[in-house]
Amino acid sequence: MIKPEGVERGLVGEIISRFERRGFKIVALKLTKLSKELAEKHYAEHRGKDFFEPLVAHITSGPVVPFVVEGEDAVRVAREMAGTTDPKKAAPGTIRADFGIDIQRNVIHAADSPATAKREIAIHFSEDEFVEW
Ligand code: FUP
Repeated sequence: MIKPEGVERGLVGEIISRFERRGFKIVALKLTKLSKELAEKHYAEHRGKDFFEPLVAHITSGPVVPFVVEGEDAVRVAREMAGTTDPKKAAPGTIRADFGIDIQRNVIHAADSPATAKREIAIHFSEDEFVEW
């Protein structure tokens, strides 16, 4: 999911393009603004941490672009493309290293396991938003 600072800074095309070039198949994609409820569900694992409230406030502050890609080892590769959470520590060439501002405004969210991906996809998309091709 491209976070608000990614959309607001005009990075949607750049980021999606990296996934296309890497050979992934986009099967669902939209522009939306998350409700507080959806954002809290999305970040449920962080509930109770000191950064939880600011994190929810941030992700609901503007438009986001959730998208789903298919491909071999997609979760691992997407995480690698995103880079580590803190842009200062992210490997050169990763999305967060190239465009991240700070640990909160790190431009992209990528699920950390196939099980998480499944859970998060169900939060952001309904069945009829997928295209088979
Ligand atoms: P990641 O899986 O790389 O997105 O990282 P986490 O699940 O650990 O964190 C999710 C989000 O919480 C981050 F994208 C930004 C926010 N966060 C903070 O704001 N401060 C922190 O110290 C850790 C995470």
